[in-house]
Amino acid sequence: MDRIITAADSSAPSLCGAYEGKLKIGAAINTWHLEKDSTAYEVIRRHFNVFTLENQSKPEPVHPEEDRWVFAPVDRFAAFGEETGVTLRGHTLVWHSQCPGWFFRDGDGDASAELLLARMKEHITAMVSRYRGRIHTWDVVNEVLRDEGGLRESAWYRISGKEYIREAFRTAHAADPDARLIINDYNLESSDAKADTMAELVREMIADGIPVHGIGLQMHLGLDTDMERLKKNVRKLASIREIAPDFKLEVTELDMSCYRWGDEAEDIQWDEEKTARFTDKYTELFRFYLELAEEGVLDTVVFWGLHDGVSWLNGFPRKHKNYPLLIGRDFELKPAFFAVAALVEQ
Ligand code: 9MR
Repeated sequence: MDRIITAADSSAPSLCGAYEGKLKIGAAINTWHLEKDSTAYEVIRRHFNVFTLENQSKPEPVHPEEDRWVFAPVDRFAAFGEETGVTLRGHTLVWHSQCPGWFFRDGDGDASAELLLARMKEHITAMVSRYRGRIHTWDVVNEVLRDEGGLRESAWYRISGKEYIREAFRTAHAADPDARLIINDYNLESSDAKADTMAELVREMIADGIPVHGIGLQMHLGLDTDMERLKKNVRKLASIREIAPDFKLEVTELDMSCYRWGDEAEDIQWDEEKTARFTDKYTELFRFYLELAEEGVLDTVVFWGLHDGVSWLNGFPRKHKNYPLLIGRDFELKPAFFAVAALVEQ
């Protein structure tokens, strides 16, 4: 049997090293992965050069009550960025999920649009100015679209209409004029209607001078993702460059589930056929990313998790084992890792 090579092994290629000059390669992490001398930390430093906090910079943990802030984990993350010079992404300022209920309430009733927007602006200004120059990119708004196209009817929308989206970008830009500001969403590659809404929304905002610098494609993919549709929808979003030459796409939460949505009843057994499909799909995907990088529209690809064992997909929608990343539970490097690295190795 072949010797297993782990991500901490010095004989393995460094993924971000291989992609240097083409794409930044990142991972979502939690601050407990930043213990020096741990395998996780070694893997973080060796293979990735851009990072997102998986949960700790969301409004719920950071701002649980109107007058209570919990900055310590994000401060730790920012310090890691300063020590190492890696790029940090802030996730996320405005979201319908993991946002504490107090934002939307006034006494026993709903907050007015004015109150909600004032709270939103205070939150954004506090976060973005505190980490100004240290967190380079912000997912300013997250998942504001409906799966079937159109705007999501969240509490944000119900109370303030669509204005909160524009106001969020203006406020973030005022707090750090050099930060890259992203509108982030899922299924943009698989839902034509969602991609159309996103393209239209962002084109309108850019035309009206709203400082939105790019679209975050979460890319929670599956072994069954339709690659032709993916490419078509991503191209549709990339074409926004026609009206804004510096406009960027980022891949913000990449993983590849072996389950189909709604079809997780049985635990699957991983086998060679799945390894082959997984490897082929990741290879095709990174070939496409490299094309987009060459054209200057994509410069960042972030995986959602450090290795299979810590992926959110093991617990959603129920507890089951999933195998979505290039690095396995024991930090073993999968054939897909080597195939993706080989695309850019001389
Ligand atoms: O990975 C995150 C998981 O640990 C949290 O429980 C979950 C809460 O909603 O959020 C997950 O991250 C999500 C990200 O913030 C936004 N896009 C979808 C991600 C996966 O659900």
